[in-house]
Amino acid sequence: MTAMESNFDGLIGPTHNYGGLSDGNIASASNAGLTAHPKKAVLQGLSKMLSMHNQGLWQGVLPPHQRPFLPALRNFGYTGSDRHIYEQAWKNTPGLMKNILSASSMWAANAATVSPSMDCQDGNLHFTPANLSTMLHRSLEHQQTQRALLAAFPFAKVHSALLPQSVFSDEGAANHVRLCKQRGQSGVELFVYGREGFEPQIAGYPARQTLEASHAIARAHQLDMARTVFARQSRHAIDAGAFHNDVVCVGALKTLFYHEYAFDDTAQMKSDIVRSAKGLFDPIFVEVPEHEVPIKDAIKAYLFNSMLVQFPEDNRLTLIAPIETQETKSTQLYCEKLVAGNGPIGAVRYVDVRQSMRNGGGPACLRLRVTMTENEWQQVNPSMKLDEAVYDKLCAWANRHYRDDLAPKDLPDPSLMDESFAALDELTGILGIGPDFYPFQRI
Ligand code: SUG
Repeated sequence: MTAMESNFDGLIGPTHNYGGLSDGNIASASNAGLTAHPKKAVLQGLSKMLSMHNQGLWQGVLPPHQRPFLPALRNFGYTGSDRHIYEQAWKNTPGLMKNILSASSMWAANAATVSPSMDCQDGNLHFTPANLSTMLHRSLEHQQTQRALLAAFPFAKVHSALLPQSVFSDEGAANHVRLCKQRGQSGVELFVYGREGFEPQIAGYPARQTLEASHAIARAHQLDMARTVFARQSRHAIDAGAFHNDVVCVGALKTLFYHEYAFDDTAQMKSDIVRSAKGLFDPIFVEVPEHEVPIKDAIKAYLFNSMLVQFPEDNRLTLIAPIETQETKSTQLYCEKLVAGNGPIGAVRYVDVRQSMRNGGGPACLRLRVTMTENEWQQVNPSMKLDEAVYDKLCAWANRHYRDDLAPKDLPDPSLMDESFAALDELTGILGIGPDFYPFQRI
């Protein structure tokens, strides 16, 4: 069966800003209050998408969410016209407003957990939108995500998010890796969690994924438990700033590439994967030792938040890394060594997604991987597939609507809301997602 891994990237929204909203995400905290550049941000994201398409990969686009998210403000007791609500909420609850304006749906790796049809016992492609219940600004995403996934993949099983509660905290594909021999064959799904839902929460940075959430998704997706592995993140990694496992680990095909300190029990994780892959393939583990790349550098440079892809004519994998990885000595040297060797990763390419990186979102955060058969890909909403023509349309749209600069002092101006809604309204036409996609279009 011909199958390929596609990348669906979150289009960066017009309210992209640095809100300092994510405890445990070092970039988000240290860049809080900087002036953001929304137009530059969206164009950086689009350029990454186009380069993947140009290299022969299947590329798709997920729409940004409605921001400001007025339904939440109405839920929190604000009434009146949109403009009135916006102004009142800024006056009374400015801290809340930063959450309501966050463009965080750009990080599509947190949109959902995806299990391709080859892994699911009912033969369907399954998605579970992540409830993202740990962070207020991210907890506003799952309903619009579900709508977007239904629009993109009308043939798939798109579940509702798990109940948004601490025991079932779920952050989606950022804590999930699929390994396989060939895309069209069944594989091993690795779920990585930071805590058990019923154990008392401990001091330190929040662990955003629970074992209970991972179990629930594996059940809902009808995975074969003999081919499913659950591994715990190390506390050390979380406290060093690995708020998602994909900050210290990435995998593709037979290869798992990770930092020495990523997992609580690395030996167990490896033996569980080897056992689950038995009869299918021999996994390859590429472990980066602390003495070569200190975890602090790995997190600053986002070495592991790279996309690990196989381009059509290649035998080896390519790491699509952020330019920050090239600018950090230890990670740059490590990458040189990696490609000089004869391991599974044969090339490293650097991309500029700095606007997103300043909020802790690297190349891998910006995309949701969806492995599909050729037949499934044919059924994807054609307007949500990125090719040169869609790329050109989206660039022209962004150039028309997005601001060059967005500083904290600009956020309370209600014209930002008007501009954002005008942009999103037009976007629904470009992406073919219907004239009632956004809540503001439905009243
Ligand atoms: O959830 N940053 C995101 C970054 C998500 C990265 N995704 C993956 N690792 N897959 C987060 O912490 C910061 C927003 C702000 O501070 O304005 C933020 O939400």
